[in-house]
Amino acid sequence: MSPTPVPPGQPPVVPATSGPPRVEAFASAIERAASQSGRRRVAVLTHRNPDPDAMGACVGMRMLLRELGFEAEVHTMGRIYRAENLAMIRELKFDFLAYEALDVDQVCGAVLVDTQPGFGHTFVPDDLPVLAVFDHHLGSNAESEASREIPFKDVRLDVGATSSIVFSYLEAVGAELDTNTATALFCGVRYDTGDLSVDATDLDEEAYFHCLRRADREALSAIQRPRLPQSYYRELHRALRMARRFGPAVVGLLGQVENPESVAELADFFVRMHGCEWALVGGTYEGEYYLSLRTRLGGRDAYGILSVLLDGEGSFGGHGRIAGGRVALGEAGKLGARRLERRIRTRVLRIVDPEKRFSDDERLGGTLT
Ligand SMILES: [Mn+2]
Repeated sequence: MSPTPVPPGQPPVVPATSGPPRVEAFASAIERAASQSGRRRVAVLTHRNPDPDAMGACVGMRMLLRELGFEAEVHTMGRIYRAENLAMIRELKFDFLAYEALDVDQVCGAVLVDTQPGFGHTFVPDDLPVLAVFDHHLGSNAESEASREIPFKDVRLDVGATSSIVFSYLEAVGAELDTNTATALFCGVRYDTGDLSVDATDLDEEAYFHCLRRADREALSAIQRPRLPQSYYRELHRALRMARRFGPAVVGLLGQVENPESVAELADFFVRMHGCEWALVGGTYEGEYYLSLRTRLGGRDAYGILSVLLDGEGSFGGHGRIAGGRVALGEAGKLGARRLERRIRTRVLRIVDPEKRFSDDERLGGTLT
């Protein structure tokens, strides 16, 4: 099957930096804020509902800041639902603090990992200066926060995992990774690169093997195959029933979902289907519509496809073969979600059937089973 033509999206230009880690520039950005505020404590933040790469990068960043002579605390936001991610927290005994416990008067600023200010799933208090950003995503509304001045940025769109970027800084300062930090970073690289199978650079490979050698293998196996709640099977059953095949795409617009992370999990699952070139799964959770997109195209087009599917609605971001987005439903509620799903389905057809060659039946999508 020929690759799906992807209509040209207009992703914002975000400068990608490459080359060696810039430890000195990073350290002096923090040092400046510390001496100005008289506080040497730094908050490490990431996006809402953190995934393994976000958590790995947080743990690595906390260690890096301590190596550089600062105090650091990790604050996370949103619940975690995915069984693997919960197992990671349990096995590695993460002691992340809640956002509510973040006292901006106790820290000199924040370091953001695996996200950027202005991304829809990321919240930074207005009165908290962002001192540094480490990320590998392209975002739809990073521009809106361009006014926020960030002294240090290392955004590398080509790198598979933020954990790998953070790892390179730890290596540069000669840090001896403890088992827990190594395991956390490993999980981050593993998750975002599918065990180095997608979007992996030499740096990801180096981080992966270096951390694996120091990782807790028992914990890793417990994280990879955790017990699953019954709700998982219920959601899976519903998704299998509702998903439709549109030519090279599998699309599951599920209405209400039991947890917002299941859309990503199901997109991962559907994209493995023979002949499927991209999979989109969406669902409503607590007044917002969540979307997850996975591609198998040779290129790095997940962001481009999702930008066409959202057509200016909500916010989204992505890298390589992974993209995710959210649309606030506001007052519109259930009806709004249904209308949004209809609009998305129309845009799916615009991509997979631009010449309108599909029959009416085909335009409704074929069932999977
Ligand atoms: Mn990531």
